[in-house]
Amino acid sequence: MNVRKFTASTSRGAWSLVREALGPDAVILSNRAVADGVEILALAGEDMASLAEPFVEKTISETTLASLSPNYKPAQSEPLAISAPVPAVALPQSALGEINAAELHDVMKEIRSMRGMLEMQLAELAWTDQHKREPAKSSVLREMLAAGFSASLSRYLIERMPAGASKDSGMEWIKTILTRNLATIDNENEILEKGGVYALVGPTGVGKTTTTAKLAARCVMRHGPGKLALITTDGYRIGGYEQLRIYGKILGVMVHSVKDEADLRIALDELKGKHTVLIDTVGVSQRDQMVAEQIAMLTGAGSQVKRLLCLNATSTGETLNEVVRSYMGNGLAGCILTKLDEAATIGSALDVVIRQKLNLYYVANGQRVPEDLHVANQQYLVDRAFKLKRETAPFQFNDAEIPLVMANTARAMNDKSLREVILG
Ligand SMILES: Nc1nc2c(ncn2[C@@H]2O[C@H](COP(=O)(O)OP(=O)(O)OP(=O)(O)O)[C@@H](O)[C@H]2O)c(=O)[nH]1
Ligand SMILES: [Mg+2]
Repeated sequence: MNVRKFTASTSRGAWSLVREALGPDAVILSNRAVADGVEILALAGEDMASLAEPFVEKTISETTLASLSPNYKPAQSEPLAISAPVPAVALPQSALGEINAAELHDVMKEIRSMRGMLEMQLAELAWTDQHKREPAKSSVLREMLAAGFSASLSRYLIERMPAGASKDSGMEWIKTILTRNLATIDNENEILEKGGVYALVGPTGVGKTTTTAKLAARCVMRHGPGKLALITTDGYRIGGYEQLRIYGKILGVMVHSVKDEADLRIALDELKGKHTVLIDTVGVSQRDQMVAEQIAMLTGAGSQVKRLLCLNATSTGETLNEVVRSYMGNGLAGCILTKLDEAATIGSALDVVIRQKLNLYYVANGQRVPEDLHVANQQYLVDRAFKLKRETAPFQFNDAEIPLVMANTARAMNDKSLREVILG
């Protein structure tokens, strides 16, 4: 049996490589995301046929398929939840006696790959069938994937979408659920009237300094420059302090530069009388251990520093998830989505905000200070997620590929964050 590996930057690309090399009868053994794209393990159709006798033919019969998944029914009803594990296949005792440990390891490896293949193919069958039975659901699913929502959240919602809904009513239902689950501040009094100490944190270049300046301008417009103070922890980079100082000068607000926790503590103590203090922090990659040090510095500085995480809407969902996990610490006050104007799709950013239950304060959609900052509006964002024009055909899935994508969501469906999505 000759299992071959194909890697490409997209599922579609990898799938084309498989077809080119092994023909249309190729059997997909596994399909997973890897660092540089998607990796597919596949087997030529004739290899599969030779494997089928005498071993598989007896093992993978209709009855076995039925026993593997209580929902399996050939070409009909509800085969969506392919969650039952495939039982290990027992080798005949006589064969066991003759093979050594290395061979056993190889055999087990092949059995595992067959098991993966079975699970995948059952799920693929289920989704192909689903497409035929409920084309409206399939269309809504495709819209969600094209908007950038994760396959697992899309699948979770599609499985719960009212049966018999048309594409339009299905889309309305999905939008309502997404809107309901997107937490935002009611209005900006949350920050402008209440005041307090806010630190803008996040990876490098996401727009922390620019957003700090935009927020500072709003504070000054409402309360005048005397009620606001600006602090930067970006004192040691060339131009770091300067960037905020220039904005401070325009607004008539003093900018303090701090190096460490002790400095920050002193500065916050001095600025106790201010209505609002905004802290612009130095950008730290989510993969850098400095993130933990920065969180410790901000939380250890005495006054109640609320952290607002800047999330770049152009980043992938995986990256944003990683950023949130890394910056979460003992809890974020909320987040700000930046660079909305540069994002081709925003579904992945909304997906992360929903699943991580972040409170979305603002969205930034441009470089202009202070104009390009807006209080987040759930309905607008969800509508926009589906309206954005998508011309990147290589990144879209067609009907034949969707079962393949959905077949790969089995593990992600156990994610706790999905079960917490409010449906009604
Ligand atoms: N298109 C667009 N550009 C933005 C937005 N916000 C910030 N920028 C630009 O992004 C670049 C980086 O912005 P900064 O505010 O310096 O980012 P930062 O997070 O402070 O960067 P570091 O301090 O280096 O980590 C600048 O060119 C900004 O003008 C936005 O919403 N849309
Ligand atoms: Mg900065």
